[in-house]
Amino acid sequence: MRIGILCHPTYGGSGVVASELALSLAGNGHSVHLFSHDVPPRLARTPGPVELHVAQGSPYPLFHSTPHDLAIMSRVLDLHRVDGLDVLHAHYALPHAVSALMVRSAATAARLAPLKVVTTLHGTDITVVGNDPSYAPLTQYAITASDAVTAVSQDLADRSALNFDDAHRCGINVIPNFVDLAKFKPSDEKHEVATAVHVSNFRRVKRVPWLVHAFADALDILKQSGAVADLTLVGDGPQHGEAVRIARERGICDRVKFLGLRDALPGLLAPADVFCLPSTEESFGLSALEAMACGTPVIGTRVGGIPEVVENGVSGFLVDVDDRESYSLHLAALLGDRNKATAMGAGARERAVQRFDRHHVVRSYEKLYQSLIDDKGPCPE
Ligand code: GMT
Repeated sequence: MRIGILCHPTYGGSGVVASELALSLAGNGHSVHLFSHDVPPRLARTPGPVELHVAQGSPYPLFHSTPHDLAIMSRVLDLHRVDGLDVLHAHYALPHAVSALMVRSAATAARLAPLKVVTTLHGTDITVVGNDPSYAPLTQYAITASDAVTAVSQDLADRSALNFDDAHRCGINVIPNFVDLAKFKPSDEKHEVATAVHVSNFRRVKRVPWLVHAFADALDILKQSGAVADLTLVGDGPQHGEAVRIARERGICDRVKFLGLRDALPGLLAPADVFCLPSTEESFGLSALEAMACGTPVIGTRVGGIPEVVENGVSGFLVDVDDRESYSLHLAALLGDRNKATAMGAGARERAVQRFDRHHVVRSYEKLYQSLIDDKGPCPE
C-alpha cells in the first residue's frame, strides 16, 4: 500500500504513535510518507525507510502566523498527483483530519486516484481542543467525513461518541497504542537506590508538582524503616518551575533529579523500580505502556484509558485521582520492597506482550486500510 501519515512533531504521544506506525508499516514493505511541520524526534532517531516531508510554508505579511497546515496539504496533494497515495492517515483530529479531507476533496476535483482518509483520535483533540466551541463544529465534520475513525482506547471512543453526534456512521474502531517490545525491554541493571521515574511534557494534566508532593510523602513513610528512594523526572514543559519549587519547599532536592528532554527512554525506564503517571486526564498513557514493556510497574490514576493499559494489582496500581494518600502508600510499598516491584514488573511486561505488541496492533491498521481500499468496510457505502 502507499500510505501517507500526518502528525504533530511531538516528543511523546501522537507524534510517537504516528512515527512508530510509519516505521512499522515501512518495515512491512509498504511505501510510507510522513508529513509534519517539523521532524518528529522519534522518527529522527531511526534509519527506517520512511520518507519524511517537513512543510513549513513561507511567511507573508498578510499572514498573522505562517500557515504550515496549508503547506502540508499542498505537499501531500503534490505527492498524490505524482505517486498516488491509497490512504492518508491523520493523527490528532485538528488540524490533520481536516487537512486530509481537504486533500481528498482536491484530489476528487482534479480526478486523481481515490484517496481514503483514516483519522485517529488521541485524546485532547476530542476532550479539550476539539470540544472547544471555537473548534467543535469542524471537529464534528472531520469525524463524520473521514472514511474511518479510530480511537486509542475504548474510553476515548465512548467519550467521542458522547461529545459528537453520531460520531461516525460506522462507529469508532478502537485500535490501542502499541510498543516495540524489542526496543523497550527489561534490563537486569537496577539503580543502587530504589527509583521512581516519570516522563512527560509537564503539562498541567500530568500533575508533576502533585507527584513531587506524593513522592515527598512516600519518602516520609520510607524514612520510618530507614529506607530512601530517588525520583527521576524526564521531560520539560509548563509545570517544570512549579515542580522544582515544591521539591525545594519539601526539602527533597537531593532525591529528585530533573533530567530535561531525553531520547534514551528504554535506558531510563528499565532500571527504574516504578513508573508514575498521576494524570488527571489520559486517553491511553503511552509512556506507561513503554515502561511496562521495560518490566517497570506503573502507579497510575483511575482516569480515561489508563485502566485499559494498567491492570490494578497485576501490572501496577491504580488510585483515584484525588487520593494522594493512597498514591504515596503504593509508591512507598513498591520503592520499599524492590522484589515486589520486580514481580509486578514481570506482570507489566506480560501485559504489554499480550495486549500491545507492535506487530499485532499494526496488523489491525493494515487490515483497516486494506478494507477501505477494497471498499469493504468498516462500512461500505
Ligand atoms: O491529546 C493530547 O493531550 C496530546 C496527545 C499527544 O498528541 O501527545 O496525547 C494523547 O495521545 C497519546 C497517544 O495516543 C496518549 O497516550 C495520551 O494518553 C493522550 N493524552 C491525553 O489524553 C492527555
